[in-house]
Amino acid sequence: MEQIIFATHNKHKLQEVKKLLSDKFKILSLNDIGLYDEIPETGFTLKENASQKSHYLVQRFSQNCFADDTGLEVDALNGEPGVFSARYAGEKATYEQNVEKLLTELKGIKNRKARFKTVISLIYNNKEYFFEGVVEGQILTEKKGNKGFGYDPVFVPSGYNQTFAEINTELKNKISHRGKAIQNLVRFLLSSSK
Ligand code: ITT
Repeated sequence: MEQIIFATHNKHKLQEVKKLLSDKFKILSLNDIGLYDEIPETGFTLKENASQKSHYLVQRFSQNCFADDTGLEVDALNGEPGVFSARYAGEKATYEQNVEKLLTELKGIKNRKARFKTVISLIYNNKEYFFEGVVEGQILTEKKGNKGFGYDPVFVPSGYNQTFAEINTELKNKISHRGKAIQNLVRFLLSSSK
């Protein structure tokens, strides 16, 4: 089976991606390859950060790899937290603190429209390719559900009445930002790999 590194330290992302890819590719996590460093993410766009992570890996390990960067864009907050989603409430903020900050910023605001965006940078046989996925939705006024991670408890995808933290992983993977980006990645890999 062809192997590929997924450049993330986020165990939730790894689980989601393995569910989508592991019957076709052997996914190596950063733990599997013994990389415990914090990979720099200093870009101002999701694309720059995803690219920075995948290049960092290829320079160190010279193997095919991909990285994603994801952000939540809230219309009433002019697209914030966006690329700063992981650090919205501060450098070492927990998921809970970020969600609390979001709910505080949106207190009393009627327009709850938001979207998750994922950009994947894949470096495959020394060439870089990008894949994207977006899911539109609404931010609730309080948390619901205990599945998923990050902003999942306050995000309801359009067309559904449950948050990403209430629906099961299979459904989240089918309709989510990362799920869609990974589906595009898989399509590409299957058409390129022998
Ligand atoms: P890596 O860089 O190690 O992959 P990370 O947690 O820093 O992991 P990102 O920078 O891509 O991941 O994500 C930024 C934040 O966006 C993340 O900390 C979560 O709070 C949130 N996030 C990402 N994907 C999400 C998802 O599927 N559901 C809910 N929140 C998500």
